[in-house]
This record gives sequence, structure tokens and C-alpha cells, in this order.
Amino acid sequence: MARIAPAGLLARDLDELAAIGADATGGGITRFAWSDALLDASRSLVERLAALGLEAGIDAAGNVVGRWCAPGGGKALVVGSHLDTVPSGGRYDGALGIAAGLEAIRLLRARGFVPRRPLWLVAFNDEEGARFGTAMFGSRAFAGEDVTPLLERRDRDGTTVAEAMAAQGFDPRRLGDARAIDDVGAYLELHIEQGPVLESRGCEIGVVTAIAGVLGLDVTLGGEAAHAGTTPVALRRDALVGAARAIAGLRELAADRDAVRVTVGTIEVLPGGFNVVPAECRFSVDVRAAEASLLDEAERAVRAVVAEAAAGERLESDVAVVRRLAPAAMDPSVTRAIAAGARAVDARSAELVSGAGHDAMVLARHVPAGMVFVPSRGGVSHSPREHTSEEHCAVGAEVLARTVEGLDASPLTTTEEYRA
Ligand code: HGY
Ligand code: MN
Ligand code: MN
Repeated sequence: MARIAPAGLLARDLDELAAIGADATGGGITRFAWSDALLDASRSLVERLAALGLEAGIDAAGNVVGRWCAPGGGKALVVGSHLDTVPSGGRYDGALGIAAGLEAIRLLRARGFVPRRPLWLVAFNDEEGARFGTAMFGSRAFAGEDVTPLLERRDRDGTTVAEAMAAQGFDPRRLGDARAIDDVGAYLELHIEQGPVLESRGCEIGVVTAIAGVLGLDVTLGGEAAHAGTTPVALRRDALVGAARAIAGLRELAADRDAVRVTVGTIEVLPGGFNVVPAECRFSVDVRAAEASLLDEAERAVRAVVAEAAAGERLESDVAVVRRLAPAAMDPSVTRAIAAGARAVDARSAELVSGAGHDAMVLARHVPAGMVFVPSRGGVSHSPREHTSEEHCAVGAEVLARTVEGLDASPLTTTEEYRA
């Protein structure tokens, strides 16, 4: 096992970031895209990067970009993650990747490391998509992908992405300025595992080989508002009853096979009166699978379950795809460097597939990418109970630093080779 002392400044950065957007009760953290809390955390990161001697700023898509320039120039090694959160999220999801990136830079500077290629630390905006359903917004803009179709998405208050951007002083017409992928040679991210594998195997480090694909669906069921006291069941077209049947059916869909995970995380009932038979019900369906074919199969199955539940209650139904991220393979040139970094500090490591989605799956569409995982206590995440020990955080930061050194010294797969 690795013998690395807990890193005081890493813990300080985590604590100070966790205080930004902390919920008034419950111990969770809420930092949505384009919110004051996320902009405060982003500005705080700019200051921390500048204090380490990096050029730092916030780009046109709200990404924080810190650059450690190299005398020789060349395509940058980007170390990244995110500072936005799910509602009442934990203090490690995303933020640990950023704090460990800061710690790795401190460690490298203290050892006299001079990068042969530029080293960037990036906090991507809106990785979670929690407010507008626009997951990976920042990393997609950074990668030069067109995110303008997302500008009209609305949050629960009816505010559009474009309006939220403008309210914070960002011009949606300048989003294209965030494109930076042409200057990037490889991507590396440290993240909590958010699952139970590493802890159950007594490992300190996870070498991610692939990231499961993500399919996001919005389901709308349409019935008819009616009086709760006077309307016989036979005359009802109850949208919530239809949704309940559909949601129970979706659980059955994935119950006997762990290769596909289905989650209904949000539901909205209209008009929402206690004495009104629901006229409309909207709910989200989040599907994960390591194989693209399983995602397609799951989409067909979800549509069939919804159609059957709607027919049973004589409802109209609509199923819209709002997110589709293909499974992503990590690049061997990066995973080899991570495994070498773990060996260098005698850390017990294991290879694994990430069940959670990450910005790395966007970057991996364009450049060689890899991820370093550290254990999550009890496999808990997207919860105030999320926890990773100080020791595991310190080992992760050390392995991140070693991996950066390894990648800096080795010829990376060129983007042209990678895309070929
Ligand atoms: O949804 C996910 O897997 C990630 O936390 N954004
Ligand atoms: Mn998350
Ligand atoms: Mn995350």
C-alpha cells in the first residue's frame, strides 16, 4: 500500500470549495450551471491557479482554464474535472479532481518539474446538466462541438440557458470562442469512483478502461384534469397513475440484469392540485450501459413500457431523447501511464469500467483520454454522505502527479493518429 501523507493544502482547497454553494441544511452542496455559487467557485479557482503561477481565466462557455506554459510549446496535456454539482450533492464529485489537480501542480513544482508540453488544469462548466439537462455543456464547447441547440433549454423557473448566461455576463453568440481542442494532445481526469468496486477490492487507485454510455429521456403522459370527488375511476384518464405503472415497469426492465441501469430521478405532476385528477405527468429516465447496442435496446424497451402504461390509462404519451453519450474507451497510452504512476508509489490498483459519466467521455471523442479513480466510502455519491478518505485523496494526487510526469515525457498518440 502507498505511504503518502495526507495533503493539508488539498484538504483546505476541498473545504473552501465545499463552503461555496453549501445547502442551508442537510450538508449537501448545490452549484448549478450559470448560478452565482458556481461562478463564485470558478472565480475562486482562478485565484488558486494564479497563486500557483498559471495563466488563468474563465472562457466563453464558463470553463475555468489554467495554463502552465512550456518553453517547447506543443499540444497541451489537460488535467480536468468539474465544479458544478447535482442538487444537494457531495463535496468530492468533480471538486476532488480539481483539488487534486492543484495539489499535483504543487507537488510537481516542488520537485523542480518543468513541463515539456503545456499543462492545463480545466474545470468544465455544467458537467452534470442538473439545471437545464445540458450535461457536458462546457467540455463539449471546449472540444469544439456545437452546443447552440442547448441554448433554448429551460430550467424549472422557465429561464433559458441563453438568459442564464447573459445574466452572468456571458454572450451566447461567443460560445465558439471556447473551442480549444486543437491545442490539446491528451486528457487526464482524477475522480471519485462513485461506486463500491475499489473499496470492496481493497484498492487505492482505479485505472479506468472505459466509461459507460448515457441515454437521457424525457417522458410526458397526457390525460385529463377532473374532480377528485366526483369523477368515477372508469371515467378517469389519470396521468400520474399511468406514470406510476410505467415507472414500476422500468424497474422490472433492469431488475434482472446489471448491465443496464435505469433511473427515474425527477417527476412533475400538472396541474398539481391535491383534489384534481392529474392531467399531465413528466418524468426523466436515465439509462446507463457499457455497450452502445444495450443503450439502443433499452431505448426500445423504455418506449414499449411507456406505450403499454399509457394505453392502459387511455393517455397520450411522448418520449424525447434529451441526452445520448456513447460509451467511451480510454486510451492505452494514458491508462499505461496511470498504472505506472500507481506502481511508482506502491498503490494497490485495479482496472474498471466507470458506471458514471464524465467529461472524459467527451474529450475521448477527440484526443487520447484516461481517468484515475479513488475509492468512494460505501460506494455512495450524489449525496451529502459522499466521502473519500484524506489518505486516498493524497494517494490520488500523487498518482496524478506521477502520471502527468509520465505523459509529459512520452510521445503521446497524436490527434491525427487518434482520429484515424
Ligand atoms: O451522471 C453522471 O454519471 C455524472 O455524475 N454526471
Ligand atoms: Mn456527478
Ligand atoms: Mn462528476
